[in-house]
Amino acid sequence: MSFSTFSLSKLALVAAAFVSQVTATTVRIDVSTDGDAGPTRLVFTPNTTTAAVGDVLEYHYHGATHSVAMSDFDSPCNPAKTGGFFSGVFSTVAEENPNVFRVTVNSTDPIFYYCTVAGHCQAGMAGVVNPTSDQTLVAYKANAKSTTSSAPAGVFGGEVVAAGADSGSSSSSTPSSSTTSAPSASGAGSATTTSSAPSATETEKKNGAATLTASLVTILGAIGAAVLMA
Ligand SMILES: [Cu+2]
Repeated sequence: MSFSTFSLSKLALVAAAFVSQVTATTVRIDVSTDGDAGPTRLVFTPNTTTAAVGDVLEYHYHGATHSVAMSDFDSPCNPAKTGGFFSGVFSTVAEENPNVFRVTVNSTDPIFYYCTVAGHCQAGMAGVVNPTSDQTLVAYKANAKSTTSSAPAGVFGGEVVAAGADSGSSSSSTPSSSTTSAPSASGAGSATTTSSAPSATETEKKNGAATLTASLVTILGAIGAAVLMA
């Protein structure tokens, strides 16, 4: 392998790492609507999706009372035994709740989740992120039918924020994943949220700039190392 080929392949790896860092995405999951048929349906849409480490699951609530809690594959409709998350129960009278629940993905293992409201999980209100051939939503739902639901004691493992608000304002989120792109707010400004929506734009810019600078420093360092090793 020639000198230039080696260096270029190194640089390509660095560039790929850089791109994956700045393109952490927000995965929107609608709770209780399937889009076509409108709200008040016992579904998550999409109920099957993939996500990378650092991506953010963002649950948008419609119609009546629903929640989302993480579960283990082999214990449907009950909270995960270790880790996990719970949004608390959202009551939504408008078309869409002004608040969303955000969870930062920290593993590519399957993440099963369900609605804790009585009867909903048994009726199929469940979903999965990064399913495998062994752990499928079909199997989860089949096992769910004969269970009794339970819920965690309180909100944890994510943050309730106004839709469209800057992330990273809560101590429960991972700092390195705070540059996710947020959709524009449809009804931000609920008084019950702890996030600071009005000043989000300025904070977002600062966070973005800081992350970009850190990434550039990382790249320059890696280029230096690649040149030294070549
Ligand atoms: Cu529900």
